[in-house]
Amino acid sequence: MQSLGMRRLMKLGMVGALIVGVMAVGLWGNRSNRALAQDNSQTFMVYAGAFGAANVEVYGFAPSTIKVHRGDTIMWHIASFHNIHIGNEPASLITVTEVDGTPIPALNPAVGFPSVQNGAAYTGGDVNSGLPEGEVMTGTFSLVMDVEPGTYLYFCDIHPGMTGIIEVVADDVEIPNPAEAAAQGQAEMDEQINAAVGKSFELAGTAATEAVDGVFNVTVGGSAGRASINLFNSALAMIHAGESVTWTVAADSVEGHFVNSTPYDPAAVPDIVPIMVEGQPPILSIGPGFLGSTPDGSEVKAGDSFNSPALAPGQSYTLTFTEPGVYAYNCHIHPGMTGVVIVQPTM
Ligand SMILES: [Cu+2]
Repeated sequence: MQSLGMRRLMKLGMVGALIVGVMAVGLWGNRSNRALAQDNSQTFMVYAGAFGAANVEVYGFAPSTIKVHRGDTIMWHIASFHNIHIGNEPASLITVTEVDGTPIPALNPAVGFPSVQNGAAYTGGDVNSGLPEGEVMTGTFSLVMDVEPGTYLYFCDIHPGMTGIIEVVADDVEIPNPAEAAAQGQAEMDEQINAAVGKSFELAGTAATEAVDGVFNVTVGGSAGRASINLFNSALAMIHAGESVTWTVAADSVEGHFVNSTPYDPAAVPDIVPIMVEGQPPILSIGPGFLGSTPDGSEVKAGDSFNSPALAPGQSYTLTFTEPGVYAYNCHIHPGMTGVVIVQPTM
């Protein structure tokens, strides 16, 4: 015969089990609600730039329009050197700042320094990821889109015309899932890369093979859509001492270029020279890497280094080579963009 105490214990035990059960259901319920909320918010990947064959690089976002619901995350997959700036219009990359009364061209601090952290919530207004550290960055930058439904523009301030659209739609509007959106982005990138690779062959086919009237003409870059062909055509210029090479950036190029003797020493010709100002972030003044250290029309002798200023689409740059030798060069902002001038003795 069971004692009263035992029965009590059993009863208590059952009640206890019931309580634990209710708690478990409650917890499970809570957890499933939370899981549901998490499942509803998704992360969408957007390409910020991409590399292709034949030294093609796309300065664009893909998919160019990304649709999300409020609470979703956009993760930009950043290839190369880009920033993410949500706002009404792009910020200028370079501004003129006065230092002790002297105007100094400097990197716009609104672009140089972040106003929003990676992974933060975007709640509206103008925000900027700032510049990636180092010359080339491969990484991600994410924002949680915590805003009302609407259309939000964003830009890379470094590459004019590199623009994307975020459409935040109402919760009950169906949108492509992250895998479909990523596939769309990949397709948009592939289309531009393929067009540019095709055009690259055309450019190679029309490249000069010899100097005419003492000048060897080299076409620098070229584009298809937002895809830039980061090549010199021809990459080999054979001339005689006393002749010149004229580099001309293709008028349709979406990107500017440089002509830099190799090896390029970024410490000797830096793009940015920080100027320290007490109690303020440093002024990121534009350095000789960007402004050039060898004026257009200069003469170059064996062993000389030479660095053009930034050459915008349509701009030309000429050097005259007075001595025989092999003069290797590159564009210091575009990895793999290389060329060589071979100067033979005068006939
Ligand atoms: Cu270049």
